[in-house]
Amino acid sequence: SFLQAVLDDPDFASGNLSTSFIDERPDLLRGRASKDRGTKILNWLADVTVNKPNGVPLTLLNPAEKLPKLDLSTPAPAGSRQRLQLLGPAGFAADLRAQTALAVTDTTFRDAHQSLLATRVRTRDLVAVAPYVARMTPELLSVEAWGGATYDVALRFLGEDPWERLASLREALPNINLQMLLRGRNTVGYTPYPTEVTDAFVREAARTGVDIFRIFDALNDVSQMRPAIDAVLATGSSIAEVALCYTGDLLDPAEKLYTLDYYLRLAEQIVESGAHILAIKDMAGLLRPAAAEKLVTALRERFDLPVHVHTHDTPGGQLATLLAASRAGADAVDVASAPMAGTTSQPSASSLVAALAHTERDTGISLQAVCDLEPYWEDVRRVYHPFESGLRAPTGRVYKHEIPGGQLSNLRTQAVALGLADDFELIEDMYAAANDILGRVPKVTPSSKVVGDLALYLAAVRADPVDFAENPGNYDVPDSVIGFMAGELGDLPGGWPEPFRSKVLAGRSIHVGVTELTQDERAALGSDSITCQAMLNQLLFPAPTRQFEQIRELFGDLSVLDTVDYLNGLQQGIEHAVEIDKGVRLYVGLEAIGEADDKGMRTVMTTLNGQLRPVFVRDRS
Ligand code: 3PY
Ligand code: ZN
Repeated sequence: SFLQAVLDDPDFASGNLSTSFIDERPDLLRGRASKDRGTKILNWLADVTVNKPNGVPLTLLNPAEKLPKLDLSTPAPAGSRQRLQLLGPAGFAADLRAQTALAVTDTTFRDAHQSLLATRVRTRDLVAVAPYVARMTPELLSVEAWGGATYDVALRFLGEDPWERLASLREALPNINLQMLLRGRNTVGYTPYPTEVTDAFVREAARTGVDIFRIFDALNDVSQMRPAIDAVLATGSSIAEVALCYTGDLLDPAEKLYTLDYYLRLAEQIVESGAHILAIKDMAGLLRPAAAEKLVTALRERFDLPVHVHTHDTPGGQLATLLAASRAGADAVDVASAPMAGTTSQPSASSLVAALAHTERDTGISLQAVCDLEPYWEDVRRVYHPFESGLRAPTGRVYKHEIPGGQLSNLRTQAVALGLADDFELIEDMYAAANDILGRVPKVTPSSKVVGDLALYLAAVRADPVDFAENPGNYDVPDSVIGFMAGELGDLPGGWPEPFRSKVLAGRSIHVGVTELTQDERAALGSDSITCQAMLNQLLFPAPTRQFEQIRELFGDLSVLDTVDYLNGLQQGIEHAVEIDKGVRLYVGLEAIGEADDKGMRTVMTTLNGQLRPVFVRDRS
């Protein structure tokens, strides 16, 4: 033990001690640190072994075995990031607009797993494949790898610091632009924050590795995006890609709100804001090919900005939309690696690359390379299958309910929790009804959450939506709906739904507006990176940040665990190898699990490097 090693040391034994006793013997401390880390990791493994979700079949899959055979000692070729550094953001955007090849963003690292696997893919599994992406598909415009829900989920569920993920991916992808999704004033949260938070967040994200910020506002209010846009412009080196959120069907003659004219007026404000790239953000997959053609054509006729199209494949066949957009002159589109594509995720990269190969708009990306990356992602998806939503196929019902891809998978999981697993159509119908009641807003985080909260409530109490709309006072209206009607997220594009809004707000006095920062908080945001990042975690997600700190304290840095072990824990008859440090390996086994005592504690008898080690674990089932 550490103590024994100290006692046995000749200097210690002879009393020849100085304050540098430990400093001169770093191996002693390292030994102890490794030992602590080993114990902590063992605690995690024993805990998951007892408390893993029911029905998780153990699997010995190791996706890393499916990584392409490639020599990583050769440096990654220059790519979009070097072009950005050379040309600057405005020059880069002009170049993008001038090129004939269709530019491609790979969303596998963010939106794809957010929309298919509840954002659960760990940094370890992303970083493992990143150097291959850097070398095999260096033609990519960008890799979307951060923002959206990744920040929250890292802290809340994964025991990971989102900033560490960004820094590691930056290192692993030195040649391709890293892109993030920024929710305007809500940054990566669900409510608006003071401008100082947005400023510090953008500055720190740019410094740590984000090159392209895709900014949106759920209510398409450009004034709400202004602080974020200005913060990105102030970096001088990052790209402000500003999105219009697409909803409805602009070709429908009955559509009076979300018309071509509406989007063009919105785009005009976006262009005036100083954006470098204009994005069409179709979060539910509602943008049909002919509508895409019309919208992209009109945007490119009127403005000089490159147009970047994002869609979700929920109704199936959204590749047709990307191709129509491409024919109309779209400059860039989003796709995901095939095993992580389709349904609520983006269309597949291989289908897009193949569709355009040997045409004028050939992406320049190797179809072979894209295909060679697929087996890895296929196995990653299998490892994370406990987080699948169960949506097995496309659905045309999305044209009616308009649920965004990321939320559709999420709501299905929530439906199971509400006992409505076999009645999901009820939730879909209630979502459509809630959308009408709340004024037909664009539905994307956080407005989509408000509509979803109302849908779940209406479904849970089996309310008649017509009666609810007429008499909200007779119901327990969800808090988020009250806040939304009070203007917490801003004004609605189509105006307020009256008299519903007045009825909901009657007799309530609601304060809307951001909570000002304290002097200390402000000082921390202006301090060094480490202090600033910690303060941002704290301000944006106080409870998940505490959870993250607790996990780190109890279990140490879990990134050393393979995901199979991380999720499933130990299995009898199998020796689990864990490399906790370069060259420091632990071999962990499971002997037996004891009965729970009257306090719910079980003894998990493990072996650590061949020695028996009992671990006491609370059974939380
Ligand atoms: C997010 O805000 O996380 C989204 O993916 C919106 O589409
Ligand atoms: Zn999306």
